[in-house]
Amino acid sequence: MNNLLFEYMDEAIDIINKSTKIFIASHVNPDGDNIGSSLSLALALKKIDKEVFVLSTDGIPNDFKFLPGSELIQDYNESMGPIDLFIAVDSSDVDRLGKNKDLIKTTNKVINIDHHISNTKFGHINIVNPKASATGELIYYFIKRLNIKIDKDIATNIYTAINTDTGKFSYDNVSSDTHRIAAELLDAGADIKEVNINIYESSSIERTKLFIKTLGGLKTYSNNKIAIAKISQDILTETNTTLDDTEGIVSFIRGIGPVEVSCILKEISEKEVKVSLRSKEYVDVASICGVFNGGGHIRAAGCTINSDLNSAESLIVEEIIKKIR
Ligand SMILES: [Mn+2]
Repeated sequence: MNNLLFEYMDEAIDIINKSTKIFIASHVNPDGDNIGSSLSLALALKKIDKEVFVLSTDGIPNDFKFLPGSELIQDYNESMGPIDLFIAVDSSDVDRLGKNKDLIKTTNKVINIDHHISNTKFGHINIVNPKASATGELIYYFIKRLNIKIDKDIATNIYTAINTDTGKFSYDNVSSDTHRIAAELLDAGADIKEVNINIYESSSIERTKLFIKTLGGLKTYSNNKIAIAKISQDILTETNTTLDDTEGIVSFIRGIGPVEVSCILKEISEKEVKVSLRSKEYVDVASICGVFNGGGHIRAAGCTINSDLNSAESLIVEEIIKKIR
């Protein structure tokens, strides 16, 4: 953490102290960092008697419903009153806020807390550090700076944010600080057993069948350095699953020895395909996704291609091949 970020945090704390109704929102297709960061910050601000609303962007995936405070996540409605302060977490740009993006225009106080390198600094105060392994890491420093004690529930949420965004502390975004923070979260009582069982050890039989079907269609290119699997709407229907259930497939594929880049293509409609990319050692997948107006991190990124599944496959393979050596 550099001093400048602490300065921004102090400015943010000043605004928080002057605000009564605080709204926290994050990005579309919620993930562990998004939800864990939102909930830990909300629980902390409640401890200093703030009225806090955590806005739902796309609901909450089943895997994360066990998180303390998850019942706080709700859709915005006008009865909540005008937005005094809006805090966006883990969202690289305004569009990532999905259905809540227009709400930030209704307030002149927006705090943007994020770790994406592509962050557009759309807040009035931007606490953005691409070196943080997860937004949860920044939230940890922020809560400490607010002088709020990290209790068991807050610790479990921050631990989830960091654990999920680092592939269980394995990606190269992990620093010694990440581990020091995790150690402190364990001391504060983070329930890592609950985290592991709920997030990594509770796949349904349906989801397992989706994995089998999807992996059955795995294709490889460039001497097995690229591996791609497609998930059509038909496969989802056949296995009685949803796109939420595809979580984890792309990481699994990267786990195959020779694979440098893994890719899954998810059919949203006949003209829309969501692409998730992961890389192992040297390919910057954020730059590949950038070709299609997407983005993310060097080792994990995504984009949307407006075409059918097969055309999307050809387009993305063409771009990945350019980066393989
Ligand atoms: Mn994140």
